[in-house]
Amino acid sequence: MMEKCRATRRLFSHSFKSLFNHRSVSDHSTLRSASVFTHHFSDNGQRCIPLFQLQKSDLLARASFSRDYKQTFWPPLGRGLGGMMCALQFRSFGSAGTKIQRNPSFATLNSDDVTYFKGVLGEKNVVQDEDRLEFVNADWMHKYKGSSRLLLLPTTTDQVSQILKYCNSRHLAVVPQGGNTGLVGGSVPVFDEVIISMSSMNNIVDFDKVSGMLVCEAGCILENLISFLDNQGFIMPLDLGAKGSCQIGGNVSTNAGGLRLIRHGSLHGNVLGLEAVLANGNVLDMLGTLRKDNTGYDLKHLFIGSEGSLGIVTKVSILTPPKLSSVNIAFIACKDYLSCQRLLLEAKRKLGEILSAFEFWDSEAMDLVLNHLEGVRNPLPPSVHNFYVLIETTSSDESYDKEKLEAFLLRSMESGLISDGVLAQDINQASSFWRIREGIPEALMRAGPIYKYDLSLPVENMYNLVEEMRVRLAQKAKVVGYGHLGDGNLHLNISAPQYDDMILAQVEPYVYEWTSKHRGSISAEHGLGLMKANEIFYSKSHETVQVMASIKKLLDPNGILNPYKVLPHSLSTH
Ligand code: FAD
Ligand code: 2HG
Ligand code: ZN
Repeated sequence: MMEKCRATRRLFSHSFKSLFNHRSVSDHSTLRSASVFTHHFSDNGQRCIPLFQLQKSDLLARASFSRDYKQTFWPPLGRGLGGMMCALQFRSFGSAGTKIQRNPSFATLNSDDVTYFKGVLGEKNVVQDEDRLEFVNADWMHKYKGSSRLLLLPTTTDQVSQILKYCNSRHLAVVPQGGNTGLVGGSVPVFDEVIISMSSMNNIVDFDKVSGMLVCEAGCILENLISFLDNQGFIMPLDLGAKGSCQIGGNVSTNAGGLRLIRHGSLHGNVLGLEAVLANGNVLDMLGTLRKDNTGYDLKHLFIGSEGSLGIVTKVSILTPPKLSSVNIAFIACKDYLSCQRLLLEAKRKLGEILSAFEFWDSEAMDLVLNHLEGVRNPLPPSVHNFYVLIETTSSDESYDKEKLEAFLLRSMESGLISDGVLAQDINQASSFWRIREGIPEALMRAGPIYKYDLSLPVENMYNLVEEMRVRLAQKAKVVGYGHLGDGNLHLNISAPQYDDMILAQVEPYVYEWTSKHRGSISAEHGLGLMKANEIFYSKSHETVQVMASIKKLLDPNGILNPYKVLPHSLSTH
């Protein structure tokens, strides 16, 4: 054990291992020319030791690590968004077709309402302070902004029930809010809806170390759950760049996908039960922890991904996998999209059960990250690479995992699928690789106004859309493509100098039509929110949407829960 620790420390000081040099181990002619690549540097500027200079024993002792580092990123929502807006009859937003009329059947908040809420929640959990309201009225992108005059902070399910029962009887519209990291305008009011924040319901209710079953309140921040589980030797089956702020209730309500879906599957599989409060205040206790339960309709699925439009999720039970000891991460450059695609296919075939992430981004995304995020640097030597891929493997057997990954990387370099790459040698390097990938949304935000499209598409033609958009927009905006390649999920982002109707007209409905034509989905993982409520028909038939509207009507007859979101306005206004 001591031997192993020493070897591990020694290796850590060697920084990144160049895959290019790695290839040279088996090829001496390449070895000589590869030595020019010894200028790969570590984060702290240390020179890398090329792989061929290491001893075999070093290689075998190369450290694996768990990704239990802390995510440091979380930009708080900026202040200075302008003064509060009074309730308007019409609102329009930076997406086509979202000029909306306030539903006249909704009541307007009065002082009796506030008195009632104070009676239920106590004075301090009923917030009317303008600064605090400004913060919760605006979304993470500063693109959607409501004009709510009231923020409620319930601490128990019973309080949520009393609030909703009252709002329903008064026809007061509400918007449930988690960490407010949503990217489709779903988490903020459109007009003057009362904001119900779940932040104060943040207790872990139970954790079963044998089954890995976690039961917790909806307001638990994802990163806190990750840390809690790490101490217990488990992991969350879900991870995403917004983990420092998003809440498990928000994750469940958006059916968030994230960085590990390729390994653990969607929340429809991992969430085994939940508790939700309906618009009339009834509490649905579906907080089961059984893996198998075929008694009637599995109603919890209605609340997974319905974005707060059918009820407020108050508790969640979620199956968590054990933490495995060996995690390895490769940061790879590819010359073209076809190589990324082929690499994915090979990774699925050759890495199979140990593959835990396969992410890709293009050089435009990389440039944005390097230009807008402090302290981030490209671990590869400056060279023209069109695409980058991050591959992570996780297993319980260090040598097996490493052997498999290294063999795969070597073969992929030999066949030309990989142009260059490095393997993380310690947790800091792993963290810095992930920082590049996870930092893309933040870098885009810093670059200025942004149009976001979150699409499921067949992998083979996914990137054609990015290229077509570049042609359509000429030099008017920067078109960026990245995402969860392993899940067929493209994040198409258009970064513009300003929000501009001319640009928007070039983008919408073209992107939706293109996606529909290729039998994709216009929302892979972010939801429809306000942005795409009217676009649902691009991905769902009229008959299907009609059934959705009937379910909405059944569970929320007055339409008070997150109005103007998810369903088309023609079907959801009462
Ligand atoms: P919010 O943004 O507060 O709300 C989202 C929706 O859920 C709203 O409609 C809201 O009304 C509803 N809601 C929230 N809580 C509840 C509740 N308890 N009951 C009922 N309804 C509720 N998404 C991904 O899928 N994958 C990613 O990889 C990913 N990465 C991201 C990275 C960054 C940097 C950012 C800013 C966002 C990212 N997102 C990603 C989007 C977002 O983080 C997710 O959608 C997340 O699940 C939202 O959680 P939240 O707690 O912030 O919810
Ligand atoms: C991600 O995968 C998120 O980083 C955000 O889903 C996607 O910014 C986006 O478009
Ligand atoms: Zn994503």
